[in-house]
Amino acid sequence: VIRRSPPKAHDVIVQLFEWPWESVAAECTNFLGPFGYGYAQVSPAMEHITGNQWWTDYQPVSYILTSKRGDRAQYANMISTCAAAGVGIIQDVVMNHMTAGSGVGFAGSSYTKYSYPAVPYTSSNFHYCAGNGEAAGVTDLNNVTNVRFCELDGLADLAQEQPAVRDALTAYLEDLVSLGVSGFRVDAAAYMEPANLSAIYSALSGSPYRTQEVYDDGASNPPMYDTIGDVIEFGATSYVMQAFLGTSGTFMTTVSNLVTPVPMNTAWDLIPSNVANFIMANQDTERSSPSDSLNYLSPNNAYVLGAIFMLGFNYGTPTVYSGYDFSTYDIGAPQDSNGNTSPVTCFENGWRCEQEWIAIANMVLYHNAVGSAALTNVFVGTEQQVAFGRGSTGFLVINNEGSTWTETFTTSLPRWHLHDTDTAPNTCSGPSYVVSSSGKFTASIAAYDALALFSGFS
Ligand code: LAG
Ligand code: CA
Repeated sequence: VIRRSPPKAHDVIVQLFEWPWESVAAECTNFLGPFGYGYAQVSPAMEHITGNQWWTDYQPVSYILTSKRGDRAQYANMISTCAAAGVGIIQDVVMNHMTAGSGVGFAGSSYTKYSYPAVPYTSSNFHYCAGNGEAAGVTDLNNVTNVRFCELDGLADLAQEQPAVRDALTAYLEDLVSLGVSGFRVDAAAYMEPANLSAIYSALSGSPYRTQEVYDDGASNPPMYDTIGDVIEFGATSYVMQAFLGTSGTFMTTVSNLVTPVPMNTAWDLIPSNVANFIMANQDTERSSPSDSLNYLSPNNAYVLGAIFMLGFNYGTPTVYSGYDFSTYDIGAPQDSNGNTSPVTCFENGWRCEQEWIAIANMVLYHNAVGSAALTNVFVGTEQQVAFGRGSTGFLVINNEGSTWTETFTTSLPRWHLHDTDTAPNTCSGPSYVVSSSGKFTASIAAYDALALFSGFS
């Protein structure tokens, strides 16, 4: 039995990229729980190579739970603190590979490429895809054997078909399960065989949730993985970027497909909603050049509008991305002289804390309130304006146009007098709107802004 997306009432994930454990714990208590976030997805917890780049996290040295973000005790405390706030932890796990070089890991374990005594792995536990005992890099995304048996970025490629390797990986994940994690984000899943991943998942207690990183292009692709867990649907990420940047006129050739309304997976040729993890951005897509997603530098409020769309729409399990400002690709989060990530203070030292932005946080409440209700009353203004309801609970207007949109909208909402929500859940202080007994209301939505009316927070 695969545990699919968490119960719809609180299924929103926030990826707290690079956040240390004590800061995650505090955020669960102070913000994520009260605003209805269901899960915090956190950066890798196992011992990794040293260095101040963020991507040291993706080079495991052992499965000892000591990383830049904290030690085992801090990790366990984070899980229980978040659980008490109603927030589960989704742990990013790296099972495809180990390191590209040699040295001493963050927890003090010595290693050389292909030898990791602290696990232990030896040279016989890796793939050497060039033959004659020689390794080679992944070079051909259209060749499934090349993708899965060669080295991604020069990283020693684990042989998951070996029982000893599967056992070590299972023990790594089961340890996290025993500490109480709710699920996993499976890094580089496309570079591993689904049958081997399935064997590992099946050996875990309690069938934890998993969302797998699999790109849309190439021979190792989402439909090969969506029967063994959820899949991150980068196609949706890309469409949202194109829509809100208004590139190639795609806003209406994507979003206006809703008018029918056609389910998004059909209109956009994506995997089915019930197995999709809809991310608006992650650490890779926001850094790629050209960008593979919206990011904090996107013009015209596009990042916020993209998040609003994702949370207001009815496709997949949404992940809000929370990162930090970066001036170079490599630069890691602020850290102390020992390499430990410094505690997060939102909106300082470059921490962006998108999950706390009022528009995004209130849309999490909206998402939870409308649940799985179907789209209703889809209405299109210009090529850059769309409005749609979700049953009789919510109605969302998005104006991605450079001028005000004034319109009388028809909804399925009951007669209401609603106030804009402000800085905390359940507060009403902004402009107010009256929905008539025939479900109509009139509003003016500023340029690059949105309006969501809803009731029934939970
Ligand atoms: C993933 N997708 O399949 C992650 O989402 C992605 O962030 C990971 O790469 C990748 N798997 C491997 O886990 C990240 C960085 C890379 C980094 C790599 C290993 O995006 O930039 O590579 O982690 O740390 C870095 C250097 C490379 C170098 C490599 C080996 O950027 O130039 O070849 O390390 O030294
Ligand atoms: Ca592999």
